[in-house]
Amino acid sequence: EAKITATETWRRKHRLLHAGATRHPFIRGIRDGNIDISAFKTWLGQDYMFVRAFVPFVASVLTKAWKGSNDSDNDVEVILGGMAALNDEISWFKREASKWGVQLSNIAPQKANQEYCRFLESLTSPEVEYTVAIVAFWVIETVYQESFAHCLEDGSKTPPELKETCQRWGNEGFGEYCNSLGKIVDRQLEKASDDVISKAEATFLQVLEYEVDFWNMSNGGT
Ligand code: HMH
Repeated sequence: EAKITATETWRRKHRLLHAGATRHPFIRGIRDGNIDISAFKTWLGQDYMFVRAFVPFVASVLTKAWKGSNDSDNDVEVILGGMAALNDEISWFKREASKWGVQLSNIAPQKANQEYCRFLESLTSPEVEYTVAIVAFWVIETVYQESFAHCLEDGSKTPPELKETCQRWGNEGFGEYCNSLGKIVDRQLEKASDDVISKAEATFLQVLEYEVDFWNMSNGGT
């Protein structure tokens, strides 16, 4: 019997918002080859700021996994792998920024970015359940994986100078890592109370909305 997982149920139930986050005009612009390079540079600088704030959030998820998971060895390893990738990602952002002439030290986070980072910080509270936090982590990573993988599919016209960026999140290894996170989420949701499940679903939706706003910001929105 093929059982539909909780993560798949949510994706289907909220498919419009999900597509809004993973098939945003910013991503379509990369895939179609008509992206405005100034939008890309805005995204690059803002995402560097985001990733810096993402690290303490991931550290808090790691702590929650260690304390509160019934397969904590597995979960800690998956999350630690994500943290290791972030270390590499920060170096990559610095290299990429210098390649594009983006001065990272001069960047101020824009409103959508600030709000997203504040949301992440709120999730670091010990009162936030592991299940809720790992849902947020899974969605955040998966939106980037699905968005950038879309730019590498057959028929895409992604400019060569943007391929490396798309590879970063669109590669198969990152896809497998996202699947591992999804499995943790499904396992947690199977044993969660109705109250935690509804909080987790609300968090899933909030992350998708923040992701849409983040792409909008890069395209010159607020
Ligand atoms: C805004 N969402 C945003 N930035 C990222 N780097 C990721 C998700 C994936 O790590």
